[in-house]
Amino acid sequence: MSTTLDAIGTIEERAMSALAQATGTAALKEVEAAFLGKKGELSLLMGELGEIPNEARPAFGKAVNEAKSRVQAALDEKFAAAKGGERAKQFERERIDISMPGRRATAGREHILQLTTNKIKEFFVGLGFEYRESPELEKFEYNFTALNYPEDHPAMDEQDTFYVTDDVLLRTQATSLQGHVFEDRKPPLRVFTVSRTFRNEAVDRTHSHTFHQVDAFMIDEGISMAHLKGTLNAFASAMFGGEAKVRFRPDFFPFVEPGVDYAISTPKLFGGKWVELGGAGMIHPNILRRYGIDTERYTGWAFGLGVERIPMMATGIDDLRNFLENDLRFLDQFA
Ligand code: FA5
Repeated sequence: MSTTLDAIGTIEERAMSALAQATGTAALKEVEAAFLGKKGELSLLMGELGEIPNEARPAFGKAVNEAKSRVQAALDEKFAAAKGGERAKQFERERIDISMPGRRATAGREHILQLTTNKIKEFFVGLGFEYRESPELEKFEYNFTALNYPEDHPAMDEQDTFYVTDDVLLRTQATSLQGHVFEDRKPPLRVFTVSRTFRNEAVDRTHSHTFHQVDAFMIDEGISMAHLKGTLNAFASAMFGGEAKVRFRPDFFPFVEPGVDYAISTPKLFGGKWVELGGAGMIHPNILRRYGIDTERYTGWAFGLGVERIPMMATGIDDLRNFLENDLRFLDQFA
């Protein structure tokens, strides 16, 4: 019997020394499994109860239980200490240094085309023009018929677009605003818009299927090409600074007579070379008559140009796709 009790003592001693050597909660769990777990050495001793004489069984059982609870108590204590130490280490690892400078949140800012639009608006509002908008998804009538395009006129082929039905399309030009204004307003008029426009065109360095146009017109008594030229000179100076000049050359648009294309030149850009920007002219009398405007009394000018052309010219960036693809590496330059 005493030999058996000695065996309990030996196992307990080994358990205690294993505990003493174990560092960290993982190692302690292994010791726990080896001695106290279901198949642990101390637990297995109970299985030997059958081989022990009846009268010695209670003392043996008691001795095993006492040994187990001493080992358990030592283990619990050590486990708690190890866990505390590990947690402290984890806190240290995950500690937040509140004195470190913060990471700046990136704020959105206006796109270069929006900045250009703001500049255009500032210019025209400053001249007493009224800003108006009209639908992107437009009736054929406003995009073409109201603008004096004869039926099946080849000029329409230059502005092929995306049709939703035979009568409804994505507008090809900001000039489609005119009919809307003439329906509800009478001259004198000074109106402008900045519009997203669409054309069924192959995309290249200077063309996109989706782009933007400024369009402006002015109708009053005694308005002539001189007013148009003066306004466009001032516009060029506002956009490109200083001594920008405007050049007109005859061109055809069904809604103006005479019609011109216009180019600008400034000493700062491309060595003063002329660069084409858009179209312009005197509003065709057919249009004025269509809306009951007295052509003996009133005349007006109109002009339109691509918005993308403005920052392209101002910066010398010669690929329009850069302005439309929203690559931040490109756009960030215009902060
Ligand atoms: C027009 O759209 C006329 N509505 C302009 C106008 C208004 C003339 C008033 C007379 C009176 P045009 O098709 O040429 O004209 O286009 C004008 C400008 O829009 C072009 O000079 C160019 O700067 C720009 N543009 C035209 N097509 C594209 C395109 N696919 N991609 C980018 N910009 C374009």
